[in-house]
Order: sequence, then structure tokens, then C-alpha cells
Amino acid sequence: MAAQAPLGRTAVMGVLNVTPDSFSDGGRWATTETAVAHGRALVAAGADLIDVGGESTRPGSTRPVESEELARVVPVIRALAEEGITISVDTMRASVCRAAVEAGATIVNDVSGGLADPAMLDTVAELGAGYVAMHWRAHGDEMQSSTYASYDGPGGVVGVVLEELGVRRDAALAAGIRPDRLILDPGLGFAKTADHNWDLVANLGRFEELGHPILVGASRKTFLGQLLADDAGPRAVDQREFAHVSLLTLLAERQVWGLRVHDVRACCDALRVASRFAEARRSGGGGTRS
Ligand code: PMM
Repeated sequence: MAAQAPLGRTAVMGVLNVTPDSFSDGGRWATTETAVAHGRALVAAGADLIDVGGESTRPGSTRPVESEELARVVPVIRALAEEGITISVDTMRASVCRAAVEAGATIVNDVSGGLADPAMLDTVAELGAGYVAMHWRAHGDEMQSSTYASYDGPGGVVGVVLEELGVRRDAALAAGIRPDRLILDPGLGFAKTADHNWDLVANLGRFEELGHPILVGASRKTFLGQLLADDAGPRAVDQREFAHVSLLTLLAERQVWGLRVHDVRACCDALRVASRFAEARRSGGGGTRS
């Protein structure tokens, strides 16, 4: 699937974190064998592509060295790509991006939008890969500090993220990344408080102004855990799926290019409901039966 192959519906990107410490699924798919098996399972559940990452970006995380990141992702990408599965690589490093594309990845998902590694944009352009540029301000060890997670400019968080993502779009295009290969992502949870995330999802349609398809990653994120908190604290990471699916159903009308999700089956079900609902509404009450 090319970056913008017209599926006629929202693409489902299954998350495959080959890490010991990702906040959502850290350690569960940390060996090549378990990761490849999980990648296959995500495809069987309906994923259109698999996002393979070897670096946890959780708040407070420290970065793996480059050789460790390469050893985590390359064999998994090679094995899944050989089976014809479309792969994106979730990396901020140009060297990992190159090795991943050589191993069969066709999309580079860079949560830093080219800010973490000055060689990234040129490398993606040279390789001709698809590119997801996410809104980002700092690495995981400091991104939730008030220095980074504050948006005082015009238009509040939506205005500032639009502006900063527009700058990353311009940098990607200037580096030679093809416009039809560029996807943008508002970066939920990255240098953002819960209120920031809600403002962004409620105004997702504004991101169409940037002129590129939009990817959104809300799955299992802290703002959902905080919404569902009780006396014991935020809802546990693996108990947020109903809230996530509800949010996806609300977002489905926005026609986003893709959703980055852990529970692929639940997400696909939600998209099918939203699509059938929209079809029935278009038919105006006298429509088809199934
Ligand atoms: N979120 C995470 C990691 N990679 N990539 C994109 N494009 N968008 C996201 O929102 C995003 C991402 C963190 O979530 P995880 O730890 O569950 O993978």
C-alpha cells in the first residue's frame, strides 16, 4: 500500500512495539518470534499495515542506542515484509529508517517530524519512502514538562500545533519528499496535557487545512486513562479500549487517512459500524437492507 493508496476508507495501522518498555504493550513482543507472530495476528484481525517500532516514546523514557534499535526492528520488518505485509517503521533515526526500508518497510513514521535527526528528511526523500511527520517538541524524558507541554500562541493548542506541523510539512517537502507520500499527525500525548489532546481531537477537521492525509494515534493513551480515573487513579492501560473505540466512532466522520491502534479488531469493528451508519444516513431512510 503506497502512502496514499486510496482504500476508500480509513486505514488501520496496527502497533507492534518491539520494546521492553513501551507504555502500552512494553515487553510483550520483545523477541523477533513473538513480534512476528503478533504482526501476523494484527493483519489477520484486519490491519492494513503494521507499524514496527524499537524505541519507546513513553513520557520519561530513555532512548535505546542505535544498534539496539536496529537489532529489534530489522529482523521483524524483514520477516513480515517478506510475507507481503505493508510495514511502516516507527523511528526517529535516519540510520534505522534506511535499514528498515532496505528490509522492506515502505513508510517511515517519525514521531519527531524530522526534528530528532537532521539527516532524516533527506534520507526519506532519497529512499522515496512514504513519511509520517508527527507534531513533536522533545524526547520522552522531558516532553511533559511545562516548558514543552504549553501552548500560549494564537489559537491555543490547535493553532500552535497547526502552525508547527505546517513548518514540518514545509521542511519535508523542501527536502524532496513527494507531496503524495506525506502524512501528518497531530501527535496526541506528545508534549500535550489531557485538555490539549481533547482540543486537538475535537478540532481534527482543521488539520485538513495542511493539505495532507492525517494519521491519529489515540489508542491506550494517558488522556483516556485520566478521563476514566477513579479513586485508584487513572484507568489501567489495558482497560481503555471501550473509551478508545467510542472516540474512534466520533472521529470516523472526519475521514482521517489512518488510525494507529493496538486493538485492531475493535477498531475495524468501529469503523464498519461508522461506515454502515453513514451509508444508511445518506440513503435518507429508504435505503438498502442487509
Ligand atoms: N504514538 C506513539 C508512538 N508512535 N506514531 C504516530 N505517528 N502517532 C502517534 O500518536 C504515536 C506514534 C506512542 O504510543 P505507543 O507507546 O502505544 O506506541
